[in-house]
Amino acid sequence: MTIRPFTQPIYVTRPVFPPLKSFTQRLESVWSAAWLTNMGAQHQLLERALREHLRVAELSLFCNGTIALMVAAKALDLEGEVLTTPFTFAATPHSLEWNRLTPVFCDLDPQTCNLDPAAAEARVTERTSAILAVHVFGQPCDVDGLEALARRHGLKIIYDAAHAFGLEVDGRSIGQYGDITMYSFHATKLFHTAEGGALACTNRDLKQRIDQLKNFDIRNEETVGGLGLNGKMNEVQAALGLAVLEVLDEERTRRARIEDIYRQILAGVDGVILPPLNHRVTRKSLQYFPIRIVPEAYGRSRDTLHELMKEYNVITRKYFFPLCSQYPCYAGLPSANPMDLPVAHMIVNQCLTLPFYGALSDQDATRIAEMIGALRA
Ligand code: T4K
Repeated sequence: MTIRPFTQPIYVTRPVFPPLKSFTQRLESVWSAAWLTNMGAQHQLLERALREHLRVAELSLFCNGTIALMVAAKALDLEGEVLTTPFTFAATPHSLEWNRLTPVFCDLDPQTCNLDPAAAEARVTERTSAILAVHVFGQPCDVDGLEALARRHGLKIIYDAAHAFGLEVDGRSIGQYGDITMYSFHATKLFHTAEGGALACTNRDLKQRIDQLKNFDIRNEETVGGLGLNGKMNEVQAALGLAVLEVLDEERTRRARIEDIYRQILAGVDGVILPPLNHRVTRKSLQYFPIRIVPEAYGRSRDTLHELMKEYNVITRKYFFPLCSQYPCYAGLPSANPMDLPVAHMIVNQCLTLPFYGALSDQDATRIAEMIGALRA
């Protein structure tokens, strides 16, 4: 088969752009209210809309997901060590370090690529105060296993659901698990506010604490309680979010179609592992489409395929290479020893994230999947 290069680069994602008018109409309200930030009308509207959309009891908006994660750890008064995954974006362990907490990297479940509760339990010490788990690529963590682990050792759980907007397990929103769940609304996410994020929790007092912390820990006109920061989402971001929310169903339908195309074609390619289908997932996140390349069966390494596809103008991504435990700032930690993270080291060399966004046509998705088949050696 001859492989035809794309004339324009095909990126791993393209942001959702709602009709400009639905954004500018909301901006007119912002202008006439002369109110730009500090929990204005658009902020209130989006907070309520997302609370309903995500079916969570409490939600607090943020300027981005990283600051939200930092506030989550602070709001739970965590201390000492936090069990976490090395296979994630830099923001996950960085949010701990910014709180002077020590990330303790634990190995992964080879199916889901998420934190393995048994591997995490082996790393519990008297200094452990919490688990920070990531639903990587929108695959849910073993929420039951992690909850049991937390209960046995008196630990808090924060879920990083940056990739898991809209994900449901057993008919329950992913934001209802654990003590706090963080969402990212970065431009590259299914739902976005250009930059943005949120924390979901089940408890009114915790929501109030989070709201204080994201506003410098100001309690009233004359009192600053402690060490807060500025994590507020502004009115322009919130207005964009409201406009994006209106076209979300359309985007989800398109992505589900692209997922079908990829699954159908790639299922027949030896050496390509598709994202697992979990029967407990009652609503998918549709955020990423990561495949794994097994070189012995595919005939080429993931890195070679990544480079070859670039030659045809398909810009896939090696999320999340290298592991966070390999960053110079974490490599010296005892938990970063590669001998103790064998599954993570295997997965990080196999994963390749394919272009996945609503504006990708069926024909282009088909061409990309067939290209992966044709490049098999
Ligand atoms: N936890 C996890 C597990 C995360 O993955 C993330 C963020 C966070 C926490 C922190 O949340 P935030 O603080 O970001 O809210 C991107 C995103 O910047 C980042 O939000 C995301 N995870 C991470 C996985 O991906 P890059 O460096 O890969 O982005 P970039 O600029 O290379 O964009 C990817 C592709 O998207 C480009 O090749 C082209 C396209 N693109 C991008 C932008 C920004 C566009 O077409 N238009 C655009 O405006 O990090």
